[in-house]
Amino acid sequence: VDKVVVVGVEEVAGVGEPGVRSLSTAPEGYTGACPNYRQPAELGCFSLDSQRTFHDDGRLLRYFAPPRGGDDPRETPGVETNGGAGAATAGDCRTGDPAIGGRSRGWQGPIDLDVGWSVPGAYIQMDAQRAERLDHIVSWLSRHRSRFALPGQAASLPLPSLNTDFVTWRGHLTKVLGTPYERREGWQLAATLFRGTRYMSEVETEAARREREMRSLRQKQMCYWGYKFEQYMTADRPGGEPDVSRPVNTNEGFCTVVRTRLAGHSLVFAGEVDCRAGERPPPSSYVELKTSREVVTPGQRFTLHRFKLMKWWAQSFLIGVPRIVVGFRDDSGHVQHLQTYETLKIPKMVGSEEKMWNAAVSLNFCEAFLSFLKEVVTRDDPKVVYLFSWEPGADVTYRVYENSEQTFLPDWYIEQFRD
Ligand code: 0WD
Ligand code: CA
Repeated sequence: VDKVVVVGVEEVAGVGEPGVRSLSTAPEGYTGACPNYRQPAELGCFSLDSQRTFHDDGRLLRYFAPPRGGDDPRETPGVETNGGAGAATAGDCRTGDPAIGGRSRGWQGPIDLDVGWSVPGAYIQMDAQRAERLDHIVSWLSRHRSRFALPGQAASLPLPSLNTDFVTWRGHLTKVLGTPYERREGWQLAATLFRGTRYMSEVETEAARREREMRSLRQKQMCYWGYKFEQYMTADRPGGEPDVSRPVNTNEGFCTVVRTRLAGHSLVFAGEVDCRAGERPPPSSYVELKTSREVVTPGQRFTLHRFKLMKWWAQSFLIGVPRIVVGFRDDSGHVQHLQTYETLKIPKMVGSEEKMWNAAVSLNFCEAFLSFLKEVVTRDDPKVVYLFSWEPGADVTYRVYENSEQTFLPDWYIEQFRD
């Protein structure tokens, strides 16, 4: 039975008056200088196989294997600098960075993402009912706890603490960064303090669940196109060829685990990475793949820059992925044109346009949200869960649950920290 202890009016320890109850998300409150964000460093990686089984290694990592135009392999990166996506012709297909390589296969005309869509068994989808919470991340953490020793602290197990303020999925932080600019979708984030670390795990909102269950066939088809694009653009070894005859299986994934810092907050999070290109140390060699509708009208261009590029920037920036390769497709799922965006250049690229977004606002808001969490989430007990909720137009609020079904750290994980 859910026992709601307090509804957003908890006393903040040591303050002696009602604590901070809510956090504003209006962008005006978060302008100013960009907070310091440390370059993310990869701590390790893990893989989820076709059955969604965890492996403590990089076996599901894929390698960038784009088609090439067949002309000059030393062409300059196809970074969008002048705005519009431009005329898309097959000959225009650019994969961007020559340093990240590619095969000499000629550009064979548009990539047909619809291949397999109507074939039984060609699309295997992850079970959305199964709530995995932070299970895969703590599986990785439990195997690598010695990495979290402070300088001078004996790395021999068991370490009493991870010496880290926050542990979460990258995707959750992407939502936090997008919050000052989000107008449609709210979120819920559960947080629990255990051994000095705040673990954050998303809880699907009612609206999101409804939307997922009502998703139209057309929307599902477009999701399929996105995964099919990943297959067309990657191989299972460096220099290999893509195999687009295989079924698309969304259970499969390669995740990197990184450590970084936003102002005064140390963070460890995991995120799914589409592929690797070249020899630079990760995450600098990782590439994010996206598909998007070809830009034809000014309205479509505005939507791409105002909403999609904001999310794409936040997602890749957080985890230190420097390049986003986008396949621009038509309404029948044919990619005519590829474009590489350099993650760090995106804010400047849109910054000169009207009614856009500001990366500093997103990072300042994230910093404020993490500080809010530190003020509120003070009971170090894995059975106590603070559920933070946000709906567009409102403030972030929270409720506290004790011994409820909101509890999300696995018992086996908690058990490992017993003295
Ligand atoms: O339990 C949940 N509701 C969640 C599970 C919420 C968030 C993430 N996850 C899981 C995903 O299944 C995946 O294994 O975490 C992993 C990805 O974590 P992330 O990198 O922190 O998530 P995010 O940045 O939102 O997504 C990265 C990629 C997506 O690529 P695009 O290009 O669409 O951003 O992870 C995949 C997807 O390829 N992904 C999913 N695939 C199938 N079903 C899902 C999903 N629900 N969410 C992310
Ligand atoms: Ca992707």
